[in-house]
Amino acid sequence: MRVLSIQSSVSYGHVGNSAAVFPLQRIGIEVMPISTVCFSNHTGYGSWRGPHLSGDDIREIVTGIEERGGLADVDAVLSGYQGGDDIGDAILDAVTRVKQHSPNAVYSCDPVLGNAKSGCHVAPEVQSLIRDRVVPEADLVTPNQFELGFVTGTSPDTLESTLDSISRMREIGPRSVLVTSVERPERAHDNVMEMISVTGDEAWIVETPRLPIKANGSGDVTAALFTAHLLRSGDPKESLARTASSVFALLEQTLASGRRELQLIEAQTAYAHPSMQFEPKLLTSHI
Ligand code: PXL
Repeated sequence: MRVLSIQSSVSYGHVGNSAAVFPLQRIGIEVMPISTVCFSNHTGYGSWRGPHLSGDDIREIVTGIEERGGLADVDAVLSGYQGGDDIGDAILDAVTRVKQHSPNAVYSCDPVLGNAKSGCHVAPEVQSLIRDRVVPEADLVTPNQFELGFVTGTSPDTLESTLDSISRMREIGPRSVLVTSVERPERAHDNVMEMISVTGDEAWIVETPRLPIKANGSGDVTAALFTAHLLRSGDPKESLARTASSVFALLEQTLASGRRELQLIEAQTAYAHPSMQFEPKLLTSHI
């Protein structure tokens, strides 16, 4: 499998491509990373250094890959956080060019906008770009519950309303949706984390214990692994189980280390050989 991944690069720590690339490689996937920014570290520290690439820089790199024949046999284009609104257009151009060479390629978009706690943290022009132009072109999207609500103009806060919002999302374009950080007040306890995937006519939910840790980049690993597993196996239940197991182990090891950054390398066995301790449940009645 071959993936073109257009995301941030950081030297210190792990977000964007610096989070997504190694787990993909560790499960045997050929990755062609393109950086949207080359930063010293992630923005969670409040200060960082390094350049942004322009949309034209990204087009140039895509052209160079094309000249080597590298856009043939691409299985997926993966995109994440977009720092500026010219990046979205360059990503859409890359998707168009990849699909010319690889008609079966899938565009997997993580519509990074923000989260329920702190709201939207991207510029207003990036918000509308992602909602109105990028998501409609995606085949698979991996929003958190907040982003699902923002893109669809809904307020998913129960299982029922989250599934309705996912249906709305699929009307906009993507045929497959993975929703992370699902919160629902109807649950008696909040010591669990849930993810829901809907693809074809199957909706699956998986529950993992909630760990007392928020690590930048864990969403990037989740999106990358789910995309790869779904394309590789075509099996949404197995893909959800593998992703949940790998990311849980990564967070568990990160927590145990006492460090702020994802222990991305130390957790490598969890990508290749996840312990598969979480069993997704089928939500038959809803789709
Ligand atoms: O994980 C998303 C992400 C991507 N790119 C940069 C970031 C972050 C999250 O902190 O700082 C530069």
